[in-house]
Amino acid sequence: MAVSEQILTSKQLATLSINTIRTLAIDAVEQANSGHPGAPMGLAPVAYMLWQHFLRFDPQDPTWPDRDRFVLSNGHASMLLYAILYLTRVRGTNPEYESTGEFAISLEDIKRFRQLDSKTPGHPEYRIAGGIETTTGPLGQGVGTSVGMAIGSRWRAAHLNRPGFEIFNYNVYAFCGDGDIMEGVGSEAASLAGHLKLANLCWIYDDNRVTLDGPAAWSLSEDVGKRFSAYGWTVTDVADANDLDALDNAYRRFQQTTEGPTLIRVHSHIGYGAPHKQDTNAAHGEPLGEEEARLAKRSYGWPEDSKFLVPDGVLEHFEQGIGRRGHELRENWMQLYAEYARRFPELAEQIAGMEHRELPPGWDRDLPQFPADAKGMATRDSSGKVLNQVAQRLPWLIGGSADLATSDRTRLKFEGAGDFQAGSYGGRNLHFGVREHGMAAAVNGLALAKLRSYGGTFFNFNDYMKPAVRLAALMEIPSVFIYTHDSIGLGEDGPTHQPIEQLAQLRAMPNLLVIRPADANEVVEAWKVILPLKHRPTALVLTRQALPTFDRSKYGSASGLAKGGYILADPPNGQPEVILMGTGSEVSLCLAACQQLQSEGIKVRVVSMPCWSLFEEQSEQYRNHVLPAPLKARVAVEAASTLGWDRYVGPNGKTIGMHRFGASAPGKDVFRKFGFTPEKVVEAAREAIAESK
Ligand SMILES: Cc1ncc(C[n+]2csc(CCOP(=O)(O)OP(=O)(O)O)c2C)c(N)n1
Ligand SMILES: [Mg+2]
Repeated sequence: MAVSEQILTSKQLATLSINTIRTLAIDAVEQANSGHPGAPMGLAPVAYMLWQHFLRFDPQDPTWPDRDRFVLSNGHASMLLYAILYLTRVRGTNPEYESTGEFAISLEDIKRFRQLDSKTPGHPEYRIAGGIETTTGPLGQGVGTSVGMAIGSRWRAAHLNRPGFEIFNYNVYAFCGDGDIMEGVGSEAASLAGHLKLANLCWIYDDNRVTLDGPAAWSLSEDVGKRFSAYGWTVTDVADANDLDALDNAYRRFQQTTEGPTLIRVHSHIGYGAPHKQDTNAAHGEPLGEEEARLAKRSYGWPEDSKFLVPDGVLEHFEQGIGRRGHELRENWMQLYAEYARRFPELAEQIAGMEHRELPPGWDRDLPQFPADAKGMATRDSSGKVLNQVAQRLPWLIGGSADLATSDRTRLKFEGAGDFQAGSYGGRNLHFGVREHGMAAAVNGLALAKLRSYGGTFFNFNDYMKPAVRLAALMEIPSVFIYTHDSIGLGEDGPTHQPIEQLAQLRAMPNLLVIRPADANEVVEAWKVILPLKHRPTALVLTRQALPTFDRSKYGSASGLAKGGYILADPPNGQPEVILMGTGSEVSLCLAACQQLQSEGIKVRVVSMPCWSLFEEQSEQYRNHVLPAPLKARVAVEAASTLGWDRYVGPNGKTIGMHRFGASAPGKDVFRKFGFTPEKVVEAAREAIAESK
């Protein structure tokens, strides 16, 4: 090692390091016989310059709260990130968000690229290795998420910094490709970031004029720079990705820019160095092949037969660069933070709480309890009340709506809640505008920035958010998606706005809690379940229309919601003959039907099933207690696609649901038209009893 240090200039060491990134990517893709070598080859110098000279990041502690965030939005270039994490010796993290001291990615891990249970999956995944700030691969998600991270930095600075104590001020860097630029979510995110003047946000656009199918020009011809300028971004061009001085200037310029976000457009060569594939989509999506790999290595001055070669001096070079620089930055920060914690112990406590996703003591004090009320209130309204109460005790609960805050009741109205805008970065009401996808991705970014974040819109517009909701579930982060106007019950807006298949769609998603409360007190219990979650996102599904508030002295306690499903009503004497079950607005229909059936001497159990997945997680004993196997006469009622209910109603059961799109009319009329009446439930119950005998 010392030998090469002596004989190589720093420029030569830089080139050696850059080519090490390139060849590791080539070899890993070759060995896996799958993956994308071209983008890492083109972007290696761009990543090298950022990490080695600019990124405020200490490889020894990838959980340092004020670290700069690096997002690889073109996640197919995953080997670029894995190579960097390996070469800079980034440490691992555990599920408690603590640094483990072990290396996040070893050379062995790189050799097992894309293999079962490796730490190097096809696309970078959050929680698998330290230094991976978010999961990317679906193009556009990374840049979308980066906006939430940048908002999080600004909010933390406004809320937590004190004169002389700039504890938070991190930047967010996102690499992106033509795909990210073309995806709609990328445009939503760029527009929002420009509006918010997030000068701490830098996207580095790999303008290589190639996508998967061929030349980018086949499908992209706008002037991207002008588009971003129009969004309020500063656009900097780097004419050649291999020009380290130009990259240096571009990053410097970003760091000095205070007006708004920066786009660094880097003209690069996909597959750089591979003579027959460079600048063509042939360097994409498949290995170079043995011969081309050799030729590429020859062009780098590499031993052609070498595999996974890390030349002497490279690890040390990174250690001398980002290793030392980053460590010093963190050490200085730690010193400042120690003093800050002495001076502002309450703020330090908040920071500790945020970092570990703990809730402040007493966060659930004074939550409302709603008295029985036949007229009741919409669950969107009870949710708005709970949210406003709890947000006062949980200072880092922030969020907003995609331009429907007056409808989805996500607005925080208490004194001091404020609006998050350029110039008022301490506000807690985010205005995402009519950008559902951008909102959902930003909510994820905020959750990754360790804020307790939520975003609201109409349930049917979940379709516009779904890719980001899915990533929240995959990443195991606790984003909260608040969906109101949850069924045909919303009424006059009609079938375009009336969700049918959303519940089934979301229930099919692993690790997502889908909660549809039946009354105001179930809403309170839902928030009590949601807020302590650390590793799963929630879809909270709420009504527009008023629902009766059940008399809990007569019925089962709403705290049963935490078990996903619970007995709400049972016959006063003897075993039930039939079970009526439902979620949300249809539970009160079940109760009404129950009353009628009881008056005819039929013994009825009513089960509220607000969250299927929580119910599935209960013991078999509990589930059998609620839904006893021998009791085969069952009716499920839900104003949505019936898909999935057969699992609870069984072969003799009946499901009253939606088999077509809804209709535009007052909610009550629509409900009646599609059979959501106590009479129909009674009828179905009688049939179920008859058929089960
Ligand atoms: C949402 C989404 N659609 C499609 C893909 C499949 N895909 C992976 S890479 C790629 C091409 C992207 O082109 P670009 O962003 O220019 O990356 P480059 O080829 O320059 O590395 C595509 C279409 C994807 N990963 N995500
Ligand atoms: Mg491209």
